[in-house]
Amino acid sequence: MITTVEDGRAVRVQGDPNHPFTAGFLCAKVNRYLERTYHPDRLLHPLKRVGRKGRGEFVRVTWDEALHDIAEHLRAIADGPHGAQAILPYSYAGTMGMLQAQSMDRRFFHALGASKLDRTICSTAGAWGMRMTVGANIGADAEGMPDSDLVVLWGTNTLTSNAHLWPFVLRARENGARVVCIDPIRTRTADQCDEWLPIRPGTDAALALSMMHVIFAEGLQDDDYLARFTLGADALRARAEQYPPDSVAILTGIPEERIVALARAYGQAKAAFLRINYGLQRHGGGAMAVRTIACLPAVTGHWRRPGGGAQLSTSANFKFNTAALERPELSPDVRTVNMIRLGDALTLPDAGVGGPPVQALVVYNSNPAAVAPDRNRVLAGLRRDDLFTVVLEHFQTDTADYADYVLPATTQLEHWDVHFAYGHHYATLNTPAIAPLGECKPNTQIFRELAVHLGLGDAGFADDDDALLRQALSTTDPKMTTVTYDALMAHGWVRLDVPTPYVPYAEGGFTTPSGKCEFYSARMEAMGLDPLPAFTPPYELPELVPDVAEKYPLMLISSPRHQFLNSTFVNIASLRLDAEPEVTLHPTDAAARGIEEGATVVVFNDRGAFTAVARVADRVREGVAWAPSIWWGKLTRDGHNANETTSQRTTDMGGGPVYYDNLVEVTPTG
Ligand SMILES: Nc1nc2c(c(=O)[nH]1)N[C@H]1C(S)=C(S)[C@@H](COP(=O)(O)OP(=O)(O)OC[C@H]3O[C@@H](n4cnc5c(=O)[nH]c(N)nc54)[C@H](O)[C@@H]3O)O[C@H]1N2
Ligand SMILES: Nc1nc2c(c(=O)[nH]1)N[C@H]1C(S)=C(S)[C@@H](COP(=O)(O)OP(=O)(O)OC[C@H]3O[C@@H](n4cnc5c(=O)[nH]c(N)nc54)[C@H](O)[C@@H]3O)O[C@H]1N2
Ligand SMILES: [Mo]
Repeated sequence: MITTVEDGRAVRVQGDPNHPFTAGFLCAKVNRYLERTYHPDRLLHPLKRVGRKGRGEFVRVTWDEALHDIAEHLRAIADGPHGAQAILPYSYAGTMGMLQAQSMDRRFFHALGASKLDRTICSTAGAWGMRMTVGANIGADAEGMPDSDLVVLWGTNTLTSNAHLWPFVLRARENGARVVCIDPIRTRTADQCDEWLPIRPGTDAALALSMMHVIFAEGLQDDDYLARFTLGADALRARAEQYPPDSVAILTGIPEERIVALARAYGQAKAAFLRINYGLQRHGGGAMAVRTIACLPAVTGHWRRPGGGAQLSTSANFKFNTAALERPELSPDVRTVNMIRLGDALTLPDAGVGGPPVQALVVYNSNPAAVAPDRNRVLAGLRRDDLFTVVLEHFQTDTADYADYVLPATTQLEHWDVHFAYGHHYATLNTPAIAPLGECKPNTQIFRELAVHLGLGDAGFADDDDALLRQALSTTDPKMTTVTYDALMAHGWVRLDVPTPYVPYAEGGFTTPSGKCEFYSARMEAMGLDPLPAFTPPYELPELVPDVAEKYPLMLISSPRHQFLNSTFVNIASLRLDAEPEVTLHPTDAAARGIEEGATVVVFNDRGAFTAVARVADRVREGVAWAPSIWWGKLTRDGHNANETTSQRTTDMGGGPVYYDNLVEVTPTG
């Protein structure tokens, strides 16, 4: 992103036209980054709560007062009967920069001896799935996509969540590729594809196995690739036999002939590109689903060619020196809390995982009061009078309303950082374009100063952001040789030391224990899981939980609204557009409930409820409801959002969330 500055004020943001992947355009949200940065509601001074928790009543205090008082509270807890483990950090995707998201903050909590946080809220299930099959969350290069002859957008709303991939999809299509979308919802992405396969949520692994069934039955597999680069091909073939298209059609809701046609198209393609994404792994069997789909390109040998293969992410290619940044050795032996289970962690005496109750919560780069599952439990926890909460933020979010102290943080325009990517192969430097607004400080600086106030000694707290940047880059990893301080300073971004396009598994080279693509996984067997690809059902598949499904028959998907970035940008008028939370129902489901377009409805289950405006359209398959998210509770009519209904259950591997594995009922409000 290029920022134009006049007299110290940023006046324009635009994409870098020279960037090979983002190619000069910004997404719908970041286009509004100036409106966000200079928003009248921007937090510019430290605040101390005066009203009841959740009311959002605060007074301005000085940095000195805030930091001094926070340090005293944290010190008292650390020196108290439960020790520093009673302090829990909570952070995720507000910024994903190496400096502002995982450097000084981690040092601070490690040196303090706070509980650790397992940062699972987004992608761990899928990452584990990839790791089990190919060895790492490394896949095909989107820059090879123009060479594909079949593009499958699988569980991803590309035009909304990965807009920069779209030009590559179009180039593939111009070269003759067919573009298929597999999604329970006919998203704006599905609208643009040649075919939409409206799958029942959580059943993708069965579809992938059925494709393999057809591929093996019709001899479309690549026997040479299978023999040289895979482990367990015969066992996989036998497993796939158990997934014939006729029975898989019933499970997935995709007609038998369409499964067979997709399998044939895939088997006959030379370089099919499977863009698997995070939507499909937000289910009980999410890791197994990704693992299973990731087997397909090895069955057909598509990994051999540019444009062939599967991509969940490219993130594991980026090997910044996280140990130098985070200093894990500073931490004593402490418990780890899964961030998905924040509701339990704040409301159960042993934080739900053993050990002391959580007495202090320090939130940065996250808005858990809106984004974490089982929101009622989260809010019950945040409401506790004996919980000391500090929130580092740009805005007075749902979470900030429950804080004892709110500390104003800088935005991307105001601080240094360096970023990995998860859809391409370029590292990016973030240089400050403008001075911090008001009294805002970068996260790094806030934790630096807190460390001094707490007397945490000399554990790298004197390092400035330039030193942190150099430490991030101090790695000997072969893919990082191009990512140097000088190159970043000169160009702003730089490609990893990999060819263009990068074809990671053309000659095997899998990083699994066997060095093969592991259809058979001894590691999964050791974990007590099925060592072979399989369909692992979602927790709330109606036919498996008939008692629940009788009360709550609809599978709710609360994936991102086009104009929001998780819960970021929700307070930006030009992006919220006076809209309200919506829920889309299939006409048949709507009619059965007497719900008409535009009606006010309540979406609910035993965990909670939220009010929404009904949209009636065949954009969702029957039995599925769609509530684009993630709304700030406080910006809705009734104060609630979709996470009132989601559960704290975790995925089969990786401890990930199951946001879209969620049965609800919808009724008119009367
Ligand atoms: N505009 C915008 N862009 C974003 C974000 C945002 O909030 N807004 N968030 C960013 C982040 S943090 C992430 S992780 C990514 C997420 O972006 P994606 O990886 O694309 O994931 P989701 O948007 O969660 O879901 C994508 C699609 O999966 C579908 N889906 C749900 N369940 C299933 C299933 O069982 N099977 C299949 N086949 N499909 C299913 C949903 O209907 C949805 O259309 O986007 C990033 N980009
Ligand atoms: N129902 C439902 N729930 C979901 C999802 C879903 O699709 N449906 N998506 C899930 C996914 S994929 C993810 S990744 C999570 C995301 O959840 P979060 O990680 O909480 O991300 P955001 O909601 O974007 O909130 C980030 C906050 O960080 C702040 N922030 C940004 N930059 C900085 C900074 O430099 N310093 C500080 N101190 N603060 C900053 C922003 O102002 C914002 O309020 O939500 C998950 N929750
Ligand atoms: Mo995410």
